[in-house]
Amino acid sequence: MSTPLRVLLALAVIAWIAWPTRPAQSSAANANGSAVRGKQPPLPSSPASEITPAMQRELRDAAKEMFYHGFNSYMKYAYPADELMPLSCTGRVRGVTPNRGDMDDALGRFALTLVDSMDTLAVMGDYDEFMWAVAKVALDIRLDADVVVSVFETNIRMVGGLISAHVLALEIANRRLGRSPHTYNGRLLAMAYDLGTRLLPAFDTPTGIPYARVNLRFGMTKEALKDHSTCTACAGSMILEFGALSRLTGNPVFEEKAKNAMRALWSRRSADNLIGNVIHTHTGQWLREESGIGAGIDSYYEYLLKAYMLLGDAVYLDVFNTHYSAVMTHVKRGAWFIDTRMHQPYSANRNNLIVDALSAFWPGLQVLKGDVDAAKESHQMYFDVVKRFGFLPEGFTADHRAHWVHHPLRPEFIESTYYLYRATKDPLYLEIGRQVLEKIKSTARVNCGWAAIADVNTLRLEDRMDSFVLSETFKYLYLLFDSDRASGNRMEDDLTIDVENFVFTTEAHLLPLNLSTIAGRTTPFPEDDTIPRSSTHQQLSCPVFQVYDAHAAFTQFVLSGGLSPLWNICLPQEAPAVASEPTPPPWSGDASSINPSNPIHRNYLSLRGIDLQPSGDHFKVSFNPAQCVTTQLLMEGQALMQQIIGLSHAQQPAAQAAQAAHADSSTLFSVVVFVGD
Ligand code: DMJ
Repeated sequence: MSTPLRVLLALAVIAWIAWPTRPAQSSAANANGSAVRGKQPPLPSSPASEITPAMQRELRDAAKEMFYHGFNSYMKYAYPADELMPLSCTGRVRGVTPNRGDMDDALGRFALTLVDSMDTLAVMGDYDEFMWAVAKVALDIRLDADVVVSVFETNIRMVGGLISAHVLALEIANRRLGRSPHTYNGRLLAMAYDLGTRLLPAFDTPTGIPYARVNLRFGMTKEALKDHSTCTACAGSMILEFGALSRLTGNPVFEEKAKNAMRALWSRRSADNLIGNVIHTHTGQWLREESGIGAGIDSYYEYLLKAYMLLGDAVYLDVFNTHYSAVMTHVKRGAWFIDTRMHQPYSANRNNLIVDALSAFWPGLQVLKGDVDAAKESHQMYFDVVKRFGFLPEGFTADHRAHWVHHPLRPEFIESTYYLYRATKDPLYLEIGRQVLEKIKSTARVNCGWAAIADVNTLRLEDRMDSFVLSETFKYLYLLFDSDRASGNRMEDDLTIDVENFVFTTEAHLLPLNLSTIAGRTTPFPEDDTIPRSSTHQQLSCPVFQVYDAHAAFTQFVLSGGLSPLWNICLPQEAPAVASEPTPPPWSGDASSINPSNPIHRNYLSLRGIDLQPSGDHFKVSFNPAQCVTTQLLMEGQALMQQIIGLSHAQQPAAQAAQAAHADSSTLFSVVVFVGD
């Protein structure tokens, strides 16, 4: 039941974002670059069965301290450069630091590491630090440098980082209403929209498969146009971020483009439902026909399953399941997954007998699919290699010899360990996590951050700290040991971000599951692309519950946690009729029925530039047109504000009403309202 607003007073121009002063309790790095937030706790070295809850908390705190050592070092030595060079204690700047080729396509002169890692601050519960980072990004960062960037990397790291931080900032601002000085004006969503729009020219190809690169300022420049090849993962890992962008802003173009690209890849699968590694953006011909689960393909599979979970469109699940069967039949050889040829999967010869480290995400994906036993088996194979070297070399043979010997502190193995622990609660996975954490700590820590391993045999270091070390590796380590969160054993009043309500992107950014309740407006995959329908999965739009099969402990985990009240709007669409309470109609957005304590209402209003702040027993309603990322939202916001002003006229004494009448809903202003009768 909503509570009506009574408008009483009007008018006060307000500033929306305070200049970002870093919180006083800041965990800033000390003189030698190590973080001062908390002491480094001693690490337990006991057998798996003896990792007590207290030890888990120590490990969680150790992971947090490790994150801060990297984050503070980046802010101190590198910001606003895109990346930190931890051995030379300086920033990596595109066009200044010697070029590394394709690897540098992730660098867009947009403070990549800050944007990529800021949501980790929220996940770790440091809300003041997080809101400081949000304000800093909103004020400092430009997205229009004259540089050619990777469409894929910019999407997963920057667009994903901005959307995730936007959603978390809204949630934190809403949940802390009245208890903190934080306000948030939606600026990061506007930035994500801007950046997403800058990526759109890359999709202008005959196939719909995007070019690999685009110039942030000028679009498809000569340099960006020259390469007509792209990897499957590059083209097929846009849908989570672009789907979220469309559903949050109401502009369907992003989801449509990303879905088309996935359709274009799917429609070029082999007779055995396998796909290749590199494709021509204009002809749709496969340029490399190796078919595996690692580099070049990995997150295409990941995004099919997660797109279903996030967006609620069953076509993604059906496509995923079809590919999954093909992979388990043709790519799996014994316990390993070895590249095969998409058109000759039966041939005994395998071109490439190297397993790459990126493929270690697969056990985690198998957990999400509900194939937990298979996940345990494949995870064990990677762990055997980790035991040998301490890290996963970038490429290795099935008999555990390092082939490509470097290791840039990638997250995939620990990501899978995290999912397996959530699914099984087997302390083995805590112990594995402990070993990984200790190895990183004893090997890769340097004064100015965390250095990549140049050679897993000699443990020589490299002057490189990729942004995913902070956005993924330490985030997953932290979450693995954050048992209180995982068990759902939290206080009512706890402000902890509930990860059960989110899908993690391939860069470990958090996208809210309730997006599946906002209808998408994309065209379906073409009918001639016969997609085997898994009929039991058809009738629901609340997808997360369907993915897990009955035997998975994870099912219990998900179901017992459920969706928190904040996102409790994920409902069966065509579930069998049962006698139930009549469902209240969705809120129409009518001003007279605004309920300020309803987060759905606040989110709706925020997107339309309207914010509610408590002020004693009043609520102050503020309008900021710059917060609206589309004209449609702006117009709706203006109309709502006119309604609120109308309410004010009806309720106020004449003099105050006259004052309110001067309020112009196209400018920044606020009104004070009473709630209730
Ligand atoms: C990350 O940027 C993403 O996880 C991506 O999908 C693969 N590579 C890195 C981490 O290894």
